[in-house]
Amino acid sequence: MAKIEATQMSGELSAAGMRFGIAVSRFNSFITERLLTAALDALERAGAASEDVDVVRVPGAFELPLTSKKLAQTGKYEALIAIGCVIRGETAHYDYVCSETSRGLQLAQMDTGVPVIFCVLTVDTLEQAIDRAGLKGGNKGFEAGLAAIEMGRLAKKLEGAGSNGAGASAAPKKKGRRG
Ligand code: INI
Repeated sequence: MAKIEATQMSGELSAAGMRFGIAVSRFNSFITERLLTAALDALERAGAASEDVDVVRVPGAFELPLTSKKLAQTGKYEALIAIGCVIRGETAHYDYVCSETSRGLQLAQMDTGVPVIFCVLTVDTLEQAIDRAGLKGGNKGFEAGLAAIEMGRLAKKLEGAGSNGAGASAAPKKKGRRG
C-alpha cells in the first residue's frame, strides 16, 4: 500500500464575495427558467450577493458560447454558467446545435481561463428535460450553481493569487493537516 501523502486541492463551496455571470437561452424557456431559478438558489444559499450576479438572455443554445466568451472577457466574473435546453427533433438540427454549443462553451473557458459551467440539457423528449429541471432527476441548475462556485474558487487557487479578494488561500492543503 502506498504511503505517499498527496497534496489535495479543491474549491470551497462558499460564494461570498464572488461574481457570477449566467447566460440563459430563451429557447425552451419553460425548462431554462427553472434551471436558472435553481442555479440562483444555489448561489444565494452559498452566500452570493444579488449585485454580484448578472443574468444575460440569448435566443438559443447556439448563442451561449459567444455570449459566455464575451462575459468572460470582461474580467468581471469568477465563473459563468451557460443554461440551455436542446430537445431532439426530426432533423439533424439537434446534432449541430448540441455539438457546436458544447464545443463553443469549452473553447470559451479554455480561451479565457474563466470557468464556464455547462448547464445545457441535451435530451430526446420534453419529459426527460422536465425530469432534469426539478422533477425525478433533481435540478441540473442547482448542480451547475455549485459547480460554478467550486470551479471559481479552484481557478483562483490554481492561479496562485486572487486579485479581487474573493479567492481562497493559494496554499494547497496536506491531507490530515490543518492550515
Ligand atoms: N435552440 C435551443 O436552445 N434548443 C433547441 O432545442 C433548439 N432547436 O431544437 O432548434 C434551438 N435552436 C435554435 C438555435 O439555438 C439558435 O438560436 C438559432 O439557430 C439561431 O442561431
